Amino acid sequence: MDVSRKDFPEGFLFGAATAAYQIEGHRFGGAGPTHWDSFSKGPGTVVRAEDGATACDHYHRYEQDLDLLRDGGFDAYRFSTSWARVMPEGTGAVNEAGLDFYDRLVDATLERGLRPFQTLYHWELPSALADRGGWANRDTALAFADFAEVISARIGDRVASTATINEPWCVAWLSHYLGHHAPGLRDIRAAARAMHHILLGHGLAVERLRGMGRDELGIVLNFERALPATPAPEHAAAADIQDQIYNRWFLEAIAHGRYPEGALEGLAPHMPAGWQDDMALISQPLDWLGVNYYTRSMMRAAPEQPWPSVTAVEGPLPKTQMGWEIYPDGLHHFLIRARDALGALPVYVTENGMARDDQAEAGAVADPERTNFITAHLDATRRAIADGVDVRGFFYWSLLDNYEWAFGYEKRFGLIHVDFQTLERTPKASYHALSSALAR
Ligand code: PNW
Repeated sequence: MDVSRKDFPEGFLFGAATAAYQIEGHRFGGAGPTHWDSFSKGPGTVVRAEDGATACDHYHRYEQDLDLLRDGGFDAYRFSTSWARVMPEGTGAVNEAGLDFYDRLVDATLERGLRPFQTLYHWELPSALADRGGWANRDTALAFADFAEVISARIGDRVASTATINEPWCVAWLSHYLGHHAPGLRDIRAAARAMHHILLGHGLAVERLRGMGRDELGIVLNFERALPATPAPEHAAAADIQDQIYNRWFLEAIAHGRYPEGALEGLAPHMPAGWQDDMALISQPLDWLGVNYYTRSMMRAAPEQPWPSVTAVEGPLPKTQMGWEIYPDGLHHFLIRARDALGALPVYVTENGMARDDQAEAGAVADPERTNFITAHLDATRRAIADGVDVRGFFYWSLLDNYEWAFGYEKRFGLIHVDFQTLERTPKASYHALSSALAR
């Protein structure tokens, strides 16, 4: 890897990221049912109808996994704390075993000299709340602030940073309009409400945590470059509306307390009454922004489809196992946009990574494409820093091969290979390449 720690500012943090439902093993330790447990049973929703019941068994193997982070020379660990593990019904009763687990996890992270970066919501909504309408229901946002308080009362004194929501676009649009993630709806009204309530949940949680004296609060947004498939004006317009829904909706809401005009025009008829009154709460000051970045999309107008009448077509660049084009320039682009929207606010690259059909052979995994992918995206990050963006860290997604949502265990993003039969961990060549770059 021809990039090293020395190419980054003093104190820049290198880490790896995970999420609770994707690694822990949801059947362990008294966690309550979530909408992913039911959604995954289909029909036709998740590859082989797989779920996160066992996943990587991180619930029992977290010390071994944290050892790998420490031994690789990383500085930080980004993880999420499952709402359903802490509050099995989403509201009310607390599962003490769940709080104990996160207590042990945070201590074990700190003992290894790693900074714990917590995410409060990485998608496993308790079924009891999903049954009452999930994020389409305003009450879910209120309940989320209560969960934030309960978990923060236990571990908030020791975490280095807390993100409210991971990827509101996925939570709202991908899940309620495109139907690809739980709850699997294709419903513009539910989508519009979720697009707003997820941000309301963010705002209420930030307000609650500030009230408890917590700091280093942020949100993690995912960005995908939307480009026109051809220069024709209708495709340029398609790319523009895609950009508004995917990239600008959330960024402009938190930065300026407004939604972009074109996206709002389509969603306004379906928005919850009085949404304007929430915008001050949604745009209250934060301590940092997390940027997740993977790829770009080539957009075409699709007039035969309902609003927003767009479709993505295959692009020409080399692709990962997800079929996602490799486009490092997009990361530079969004780091600049984050700065343009939020000024001097510190930014972290909270996720970036690639899936590859990795095989472990004789205790090794050869994944040269992943090493190149990481090098190229670290280089894009470095260019953004040179251009004046205050980027404070970079987290690879993911530490481990894990439950890749609708793709089950088929797509492997890890620096560390997991055999899902034996649960054996094998560090890949990219893990070794990155760790020697961090030692230089
Ligand atoms: C992110 N899309 O998800 C998530 O934060 C992770 O949990 C996930 O494992 C990782 O990226 C890799 O997929 C996304 O369809 C899932 O555009 C889907 C999309 C984007 C991000």
